[in-house]
Amino acid sequence: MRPSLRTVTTVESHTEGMPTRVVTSGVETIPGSTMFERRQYFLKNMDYIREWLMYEPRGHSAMSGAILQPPTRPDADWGVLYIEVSGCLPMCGHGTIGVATVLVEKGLVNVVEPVTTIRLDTPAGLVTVDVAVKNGKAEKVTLTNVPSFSMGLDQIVEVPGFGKITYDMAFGGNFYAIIPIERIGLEFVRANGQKILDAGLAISDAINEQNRPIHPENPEINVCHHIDFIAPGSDGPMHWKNAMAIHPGWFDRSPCGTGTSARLAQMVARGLFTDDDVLMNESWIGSRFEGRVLEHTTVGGLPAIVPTITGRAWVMGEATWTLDPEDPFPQGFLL
Ligand code: PYC
Repeated sequence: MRPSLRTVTTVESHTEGMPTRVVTSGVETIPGSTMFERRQYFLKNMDYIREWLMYEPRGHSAMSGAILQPPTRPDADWGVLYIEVSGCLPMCGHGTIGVATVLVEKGLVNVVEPVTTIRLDTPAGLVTVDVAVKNGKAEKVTLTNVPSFSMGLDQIVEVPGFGKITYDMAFGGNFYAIIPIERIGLEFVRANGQKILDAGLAISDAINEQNRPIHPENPEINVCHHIDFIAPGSDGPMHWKNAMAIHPGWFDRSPCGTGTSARLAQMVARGLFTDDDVLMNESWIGSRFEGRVLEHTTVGGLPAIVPTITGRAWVMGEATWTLDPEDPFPQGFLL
C-alpha cells in the first residue's frame, strides 16, 4: 500500500444510534463477479482499508461502515460492502438503512417522493429498500432482507464458566444464537454490560468449536459471532429487548437488522409469530426497529421467511480521510 496516495470521502450517518460510515469515493472497484466474491477478495487483499477506517483513532471499538461499489448485477442500483471492527459481514441491517438514507439525502439515486425504492447488491444477495422521503429527507426506511431461517431450536453447548447453555440458532444475513438473558444469570441492565459481553464471547467461541453453523447454500458463511440475549419489553408480547453481543466484544447500538430478521425466523419456527404480527425489537440503548414477515420461502430445503425491517438513520456529516505517510497507525488499533 502507498498510504499517502489513499484519500477517501465518507458520509457519516447513524441508524438508531449505530454508526454507518459510508465510503462514497476513493476505493476502486474491487475484483469479483459478485459482491460475495468482492468481499472475499477485499478481506484477503484490501482489509487494511477497513482497519484504517474502523479502528482507533479514526473509528472506535464498535465502529461500522459500508463501501459503495458499482453493482455486479443488472437489477441493482449500487453494490455495498459492509465493513466493521469485526470484519466484513455478508449483510448488515443498520448499515443498509444508513446507506439508503445517505444515497437519498446526497442525491446518489433518483429520488422519488413519497417512496424511493433502491436495490442493493450485497454479499448476501439482493436487498430492496423502500425509503419514505419528504422534502428530500429520508424519514423512514424499510428493507426487505434476504431469506431468514431457523437452523435449530434448543441447541445445547458446553460453555467454560457457564456450564450447559441452551440456545436457538437462526440466520438473518448472519448467524445468531438467541438466548433468554436469564439463562446466563444476569439482568438486562447497563451495569451488567461487561459481564454480558464476556458471556456472549464465551458462548460464541463454544458454539464455533462445538456446533458451528453452516449456511445450507453458501458454506463459506459458517461462523456465529453474534449472541442475541433477549428480554421481554414492557409494551406487550411483541415488544422485546436485545443485548446483541458481537465478537470481538461490543454491543450493537441499533436493534440489529439481521439479528431482528433471525429473531423473526426463530419466533416463526417456534409458532410465536404470525404474518399479521409486528415485532418491536429494542436495542441495548433503547432504540427500536419494527420487524415483519413479508412472505414464506425455503433455503436449502429449510422453511424460511422473507423479513422486512423498518427503522431510521440520520446523516451527521461528511469527511475526507487522508493518510499521512508518517502516521504511525496507518491501520489503526483496537484496545
Ligand atoms: O443491523 O444487521 C445489523 C447489524 C449487524 C451488526 C451490527 N448491526
